[in-house]
Amino acid sequence: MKIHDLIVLKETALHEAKDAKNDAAVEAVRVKYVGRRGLLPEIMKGLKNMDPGERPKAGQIANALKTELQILIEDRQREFSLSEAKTEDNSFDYTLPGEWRSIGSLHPISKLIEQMVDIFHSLGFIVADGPDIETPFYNFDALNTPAEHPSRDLHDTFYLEDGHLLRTHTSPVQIRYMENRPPPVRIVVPGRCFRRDTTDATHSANFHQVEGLYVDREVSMADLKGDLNYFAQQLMGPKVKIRFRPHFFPFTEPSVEVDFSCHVCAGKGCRVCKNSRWIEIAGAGMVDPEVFKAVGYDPDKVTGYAFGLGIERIAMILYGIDDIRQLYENDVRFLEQF
Ligand code: FA5
Repeated sequence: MKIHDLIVLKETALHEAKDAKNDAAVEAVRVKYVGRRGLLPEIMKGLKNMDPGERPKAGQIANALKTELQILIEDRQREFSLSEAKTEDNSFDYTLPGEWRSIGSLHPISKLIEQMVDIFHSLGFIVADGPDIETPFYNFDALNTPAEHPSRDLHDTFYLEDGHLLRTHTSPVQIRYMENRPPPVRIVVPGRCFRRDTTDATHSANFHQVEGLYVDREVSMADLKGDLNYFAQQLMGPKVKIRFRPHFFPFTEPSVEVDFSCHVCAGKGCRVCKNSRWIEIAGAGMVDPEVFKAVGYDPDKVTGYAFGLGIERIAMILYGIDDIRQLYENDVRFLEQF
């Protein structure tokens, strides 16, 4: 090989490297010229056969070509990898449908609490609350519940080791509210309750109630019935009926259990109403004078009604749920229907 051939080779190699249109073409130039079996290693090997006068110059040109070509090839490779990254970015297609991320929603019990509170709000009630962990005094004693009452039994109440208990109803908030404020009182108290009840289609060990308490001069059983009837019709429509059955609660006298006509079967009989066409929704009654005395109210001056509505039971008839357990399983297929 002559010096002139080397110069031509140099020009050609650099030209091919500059001209390569993609990464694969650059790689082909690299293999052709500087690869292990490429032209330049071959030329280096053949230098010893050259005319000794030309050999140093030829070696110099071959070495310079190798360095220059390697730098150019690396530059081109970097150029292509950058433009590939750019192409990937640009390949995002804004017209494709996006990835669906479902949005959370309120649990049906929370939704129902909001609806119930709104209805009582329209009757002039405000919201009050109290602790889930209670003392026997607020949960039982101040509510005129005698020491030997069966609801205090270990079988019915979750007691904590320190003598506190998980409240079995929202009624202790009646006491907490009245002992700190003078009458009149008109409150609703949504909250959790805990009982050692065996779970079945209509019972849970942890359920929710909305307590109601209305204390003023001359509040009567007619007010209780009228307000609960108004509440039921606002929530479920004008066809729903309510009925009172005589009952006993230590903290009300007289006491009643309140049933709503079954919304699920519309009076035909079903699993939810246990074929009775009615479903028990609440306990209620006129506040017992002993309760007024416990909070320092004068029972000769004020009267009042109270009720405790079972929220899950209302959810069941309102939404046609035939098993209370569905409300706690957090199955998204169930929850997304609300
Ligand atoms: C009470 O808890 C009384 N504190 C209600 C009351 C308040 C009466 C104020 C008088 C004055 P009772 O145990 O009946 O009452 O419960 C009231 C409602 O809570 C029931 O009608 C029912 O709808 C609901 N309930 C009771 N136990 C459960 C349970 N284990 N699972 C789901 N709901 C329940």
